[in-house]
Amino acid sequence: MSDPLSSGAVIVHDEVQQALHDGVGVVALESTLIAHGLPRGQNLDVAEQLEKIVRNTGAVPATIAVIDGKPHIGLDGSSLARIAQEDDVAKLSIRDLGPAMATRRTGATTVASTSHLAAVAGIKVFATGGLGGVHREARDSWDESADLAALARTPMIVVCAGVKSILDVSATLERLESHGVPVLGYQTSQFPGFYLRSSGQPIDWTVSSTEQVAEVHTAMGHLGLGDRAIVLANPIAAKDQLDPTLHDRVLHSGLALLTSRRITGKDVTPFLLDHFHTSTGGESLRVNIRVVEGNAALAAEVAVQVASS
Ligand code: PSU
Ligand code: MN
Repeated sequence: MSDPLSSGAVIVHDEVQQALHDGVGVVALESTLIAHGLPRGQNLDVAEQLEKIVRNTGAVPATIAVIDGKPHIGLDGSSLARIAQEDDVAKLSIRDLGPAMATRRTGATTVASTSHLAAVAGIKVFATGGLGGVHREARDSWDESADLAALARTPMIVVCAGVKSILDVSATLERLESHGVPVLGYQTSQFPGFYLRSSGQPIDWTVSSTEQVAEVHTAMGHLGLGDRAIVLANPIAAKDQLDPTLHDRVLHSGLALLTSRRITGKDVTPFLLDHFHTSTGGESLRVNIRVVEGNAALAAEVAVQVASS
């Protein structure tokens, strides 16, 4: 691989470059959740707020996206606004990066592509909302997010609130196991359910502090296991979660609409997210924003810890 940084294939924002050089904690932030996971009108505010939260904890944010065919690690204000507001922003998973560069597209990056680009730049910690995973009906559709395979080969601490219940949560956990990706519950022994504090699925490992996260990272590095991601699963506070009854009702109606409208492939996730936002009268949006803010804050603490250990 020619060096993507010195070849200019990837553009690293000055502030991010400086932070990496100085050994200051850097947190990668995902752009698909901004462009395709949150509604217009609010998404730019959230994107800016996430960067602010990271800064307040003493780390440097690096929101990642492809702008006019160039992967950017850290966006200036105008690029962030384009990702949040332009109509033709593509959703770019890992396999889309090459074609998007060749055709000079502008697009938002998923967990898979964001973590890949962040790793290329030397970033160790990444905050997102929920991971992609195994879809319900995957036995027929084969629809499993490329996020999972990417986590198996990308050195990155990925802070998330589990996966949304629109997916098959237990199958997703099984696939993470197959890929050899550790899942750490942050002060919990339950895999979070994104809108809900718990998905109902137990996980094997609980960490109680960011120091412990850094220790896991170091231990894996010593064993040659530093080639893959660590999933740090951070649940929403109980008082902030979505009402479980409302959650179940909206989930069932959304799944029925997928079938009746024959929505498939990469449109499934954005469709269901939008259905949640409209059918809960904005309540799921409030929770969604809380979730990503909480993850950005924890990721920043982890980044500071990892940078100093
Ligand atoms: N889950 C969410 N919100 C999101 C996504 C997932 O709760 O915005 C986005 C992330 O960018 C994730 C992607 O990487 O969807 C997965 O999409 P797919 O299943 O098409 O790989
Ligand atoms: Mn898919």
